[in-house]
Amino acid sequence: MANETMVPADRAWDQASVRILEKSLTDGIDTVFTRIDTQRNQCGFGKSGVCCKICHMGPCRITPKAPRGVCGADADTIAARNFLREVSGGTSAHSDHGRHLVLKLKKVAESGGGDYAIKDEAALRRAAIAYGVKEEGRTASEVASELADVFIEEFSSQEETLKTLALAPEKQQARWKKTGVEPYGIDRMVVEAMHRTTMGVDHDYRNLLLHAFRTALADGWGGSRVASITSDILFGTPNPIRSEVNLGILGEKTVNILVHGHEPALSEMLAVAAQDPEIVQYAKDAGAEGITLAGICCTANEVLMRHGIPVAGNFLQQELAVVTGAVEMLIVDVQCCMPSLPEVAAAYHTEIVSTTDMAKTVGAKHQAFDEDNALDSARALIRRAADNYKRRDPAKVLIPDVKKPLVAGFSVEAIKYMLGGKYRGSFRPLNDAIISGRIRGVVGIVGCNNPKQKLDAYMNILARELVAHDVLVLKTGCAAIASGKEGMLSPEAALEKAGPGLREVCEAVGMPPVLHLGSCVDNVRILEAATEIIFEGGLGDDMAALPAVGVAPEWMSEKAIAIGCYFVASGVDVVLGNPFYISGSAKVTNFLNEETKELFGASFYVEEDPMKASETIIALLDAKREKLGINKKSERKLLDMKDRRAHGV
Ligand code: SF4
Ligand code: MSK
Repeated sequence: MANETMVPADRAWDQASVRILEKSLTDGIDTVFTRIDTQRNQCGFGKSGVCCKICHMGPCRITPKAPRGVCGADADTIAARNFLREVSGGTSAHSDHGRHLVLKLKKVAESGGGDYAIKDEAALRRAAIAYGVKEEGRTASEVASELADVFIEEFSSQEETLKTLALAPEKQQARWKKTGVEPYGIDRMVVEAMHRTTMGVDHDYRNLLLHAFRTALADGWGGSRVASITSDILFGTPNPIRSEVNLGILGEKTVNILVHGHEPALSEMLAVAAQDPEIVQYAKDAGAEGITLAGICCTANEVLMRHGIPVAGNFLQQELAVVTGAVEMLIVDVQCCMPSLPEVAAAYHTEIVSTTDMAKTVGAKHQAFDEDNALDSARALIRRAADNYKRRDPAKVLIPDVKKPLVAGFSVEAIKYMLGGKYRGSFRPLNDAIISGRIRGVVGIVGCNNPKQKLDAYMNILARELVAHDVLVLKTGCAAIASGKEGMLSPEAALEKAGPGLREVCEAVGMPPVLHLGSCVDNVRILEAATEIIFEGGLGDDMAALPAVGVAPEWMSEKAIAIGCYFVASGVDVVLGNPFYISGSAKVTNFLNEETKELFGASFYVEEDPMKASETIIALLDAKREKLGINKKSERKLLDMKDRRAHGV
């Protein structure tokens, strides 16, 4: 039952969420915010990573009095096995998403793509060059077909290392070779992880953890990278685009349809169908003034980045969106969609529609998305939502008048263009700004919300502090949505919130101090940006040398663990706002927090307070700057008239 003693303002940072959380209590609706209270007394063995149920001699729990499981496994083996299984879960989620897109690219190349097409031929040809696929003198379909084959090999390769690894700086590649963590095919890495962790196989915590990093690399420099590249080819490389965010984007008098999950295939078609005059007329005939298509979580980020479709909210707002009473249909695909949605929706008129055969939810209407007739499938869903508009009960509706404008769409290509223009697009101005000290460093803030923490609070406090200290913040996933709700994704935020150096750079190019780079798989854009900085020169030849840090402040998903591991394996330190479940093994903890420094040049840090995290991050950035010999702010001389004439300004 909903907890009436809960104080909504203590649970959420943004006022829209607070207001709707209050409504959920009045309406007697259980949400993630109340269920966390009924689950407060969580298992200490699970939290410390020393519970094992890998075989049926167990489950076994390690204590000082029972230091070994029935088979003899100790805390180190058990914690490392559990960790590797979590990394494998995260890697498989991102990579299966990537596989789906790659198979679609193959179909499109062979003219079987139905309503899909190659939308960005330049992205296709860039990728072909990067992967050594001949593109000159060949049609887009020929290039796409061969590129898709190369990508499919990334999944199935048995004894060849991933081709995507070659996109990394040479120092990174050499480290991976030396450490023995160069992954073979993505599928093989995940299967091997499951094999190694089954009863009676790999018991050496170091060996297990090295395979965790190897599997994570198959995600970051494999499945996720391929997913991001293929999305750009099929749906377009994002460019800066304006939109709005938070529950206030819902229309009082429009058919409100939310897309939620991760895969862009259906939502891309919904974006097209929602513009179709015949479909808009259908909504009007149902009594509405039009259609509002918006998103939750990373499907939202995908269609925001490419179409400017507004975002209703991030992970912890999915149920709250339904509680507004104003949503006709919530369409889910895969990942991060709560099984509670149909139960919440039962109190209102919202239809929850699942669209993927591999992801069904009891109580949801299942309408498998017919990809061969994608546009018709999307139109049918919108018509169904419009039919449901008549069932909306005005007495149950509350749309908070809270939303913020934002600019999203910062692909690496877009950042290059923004910094240098069409003909001189490059990272040079960014490198120069870092070298001169105007920008202290670059920090990627990524990942989910977690009801154990106040929604968005850590992410927003940290971003505010970093930006004020001249740190350029790159964001993805639900973290990016948090910054949108806070108003930090607008160029104006640079004037009000950025330190003087960052402000100067943002003003010169008209960019926000926090850049939205996309969905969870687009975390690879952050690594791509770091690689571009290295290739541009002047900041070392190793990602571990860069003044760059990754942060997962409010993470909850296995995917975040995989992301954290591929960042660390790529030489980027990672700060976590809440810890991994490994504390029951001092050796596993030491490996992840210390030994990886030697192996990869980076490691994990846990900091549960955002202000302390900001201090830790700034110290890490300054230490890197010191090593590079650039830790002094160079004097900026204002040009007088004589200088200006000399410079031809
Ligand atoms: Fe217990 Fe070992 Fe079986 Fe795990 S694998 S459940 S520790 S007996
Ligand atoms: S959606 S993985 S809650 S970021 Fe990518 Fe958000 Fe985390 Fe899901």
